[in-house]
Amino acid sequence: MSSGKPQTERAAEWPPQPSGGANTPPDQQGPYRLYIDGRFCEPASGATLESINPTTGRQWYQFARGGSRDVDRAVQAAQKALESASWRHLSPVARSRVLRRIADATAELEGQLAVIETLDNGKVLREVRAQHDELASTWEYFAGWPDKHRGSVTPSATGTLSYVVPEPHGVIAAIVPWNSPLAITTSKLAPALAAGNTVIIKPSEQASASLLAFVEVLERAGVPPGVVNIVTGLGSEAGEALAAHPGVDFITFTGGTETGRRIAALAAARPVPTMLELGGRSPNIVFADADLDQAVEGVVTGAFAAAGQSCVAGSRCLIERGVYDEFVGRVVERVRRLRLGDPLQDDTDVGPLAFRRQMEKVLSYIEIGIDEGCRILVGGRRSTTEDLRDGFFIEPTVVDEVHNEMRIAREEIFGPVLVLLPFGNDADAIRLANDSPYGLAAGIWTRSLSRAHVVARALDAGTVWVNTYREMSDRVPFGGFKRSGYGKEGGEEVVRAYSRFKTVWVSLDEGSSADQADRAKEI
Ligand code: TXE
Repeated sequence: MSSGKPQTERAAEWPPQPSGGANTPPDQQGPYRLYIDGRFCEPASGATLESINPTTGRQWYQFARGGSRDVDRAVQAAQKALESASWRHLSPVARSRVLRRIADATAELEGQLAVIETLDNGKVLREVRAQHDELASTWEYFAGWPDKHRGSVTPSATGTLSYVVPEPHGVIAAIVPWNSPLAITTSKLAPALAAGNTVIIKPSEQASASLLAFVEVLERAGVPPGVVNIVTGLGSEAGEALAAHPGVDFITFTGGTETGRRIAALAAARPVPTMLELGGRSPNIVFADADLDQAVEGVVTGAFAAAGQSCVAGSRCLIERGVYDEFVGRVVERVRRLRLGDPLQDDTDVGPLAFRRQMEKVLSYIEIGIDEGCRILVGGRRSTTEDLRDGFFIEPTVVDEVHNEMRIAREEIFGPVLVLLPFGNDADAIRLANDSPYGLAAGIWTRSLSRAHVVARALDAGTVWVNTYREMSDRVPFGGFKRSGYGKEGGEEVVRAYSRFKTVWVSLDEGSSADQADRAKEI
């Protein structure tokens, strides 16, 4: 296991080069403020929170602690923008142009945004760059939707015409987590704007910086004031106030299952619709006929990318008994070669956990596994390497002698911990894979085409990968089953989800009002 000295001096690159516009934060070292109605402003409380760089364990910026009064202001701004000539009444083609300009500005700034995100949540810069390479094309894809987002006409009773038109929901609250702030927000923001909504983003208190820096993109693209607003702060303050606000018409959330439940309950009290993308405990199933070299790479990347802090992490590996010992040996050897270190460095494979509480949660699950009788094959500890000991680094960990009913196999750990379980045959693999409260994703490794299709159909998961893992695109629907949430992000489905559909009935009968009254009686 090697490490690199953390490059704290790179923090000076944050925030990205200001363009000199009136809305650029004046003091690059000072606290970042809220972004409401097209300008940066102070929170009503005047209070700030601090963000810790997880590589060094030290504070690297401050940001505004928004609360209910700020949420109120943001909702008012979003409502005003919704009705304004510059948004609601913009032609679909003109709305596409705004989204295309966002795509262009994103492409200009994505390199700087990636560094900011790595400093903020510790995700390896190579991984963030790969994710951010897709952001501009996501905006381009959704920019193609406004003038293709159609309603329908259904044959109905003679003498009447009924048609259905899509409309925006109105003000959408996007409550987002810390593991991939910009990518997850883009998956929500681009289709929500394509459908004509206005949006209030509530970033995670653990990683707000890249979203605040994204304001520069919105400004360069000329997004009208109030169309996108950002209220930073705590989940229990700004998050609750936003989820409970009567002026919010739809809530889209990515985060933990417990928080998802709370947000759905707040939404149900009004009620307004929600879309929930929650956690997972995804199985990666290796059959004896798989290309084992390919499967080792897929399983290790599936579990340890983003230091395991990924909703789709393939953190439960099910291995057919005939190849169990050989495969486990190869996985352990590969994991020993992973380089834990500074996420800004090119040769780092695994970075730190995003914040101290998350690191402590992961360490506590390793303890739980040991108490349950599991065996740690590699890792299992916080890093004691000199350069890393102030950061939140945990050694990539592989655990066997696990039973599927143990907590270490059932609960979401969200860290660099891979558990291994043997299985006997296909039916056994399907039973074990589906024996989970979650249903977000699954992987299958086999050379048999028919087995791949049969098992893929039998798995209780919103996404199934065959001989690959983690392929993602905003052009394709994504979303979980069971405790992993509901609603699909990506593709046409998400543009429809961010719309409400109105049915209009028109009488084509110019006959007497008596005829119309007779028809009404038929109902
Ligand atoms: O997430 P939270 P946390 C899982 C993962 C992790 C666990 C907890 O297992 O260990 O969740 O992480 C806002 N009303 N995932 O505590 O609380 C909060 O401010 C309104 C899976 O960081 O879900 C942040 O903006 N909002 C996951 C957002 O919700 C509230 C990604 C997410 O925070 C709120 C992250 C409230 N009462 C964690 N409480 C995934 N699916 O990828 C919090 N928030």
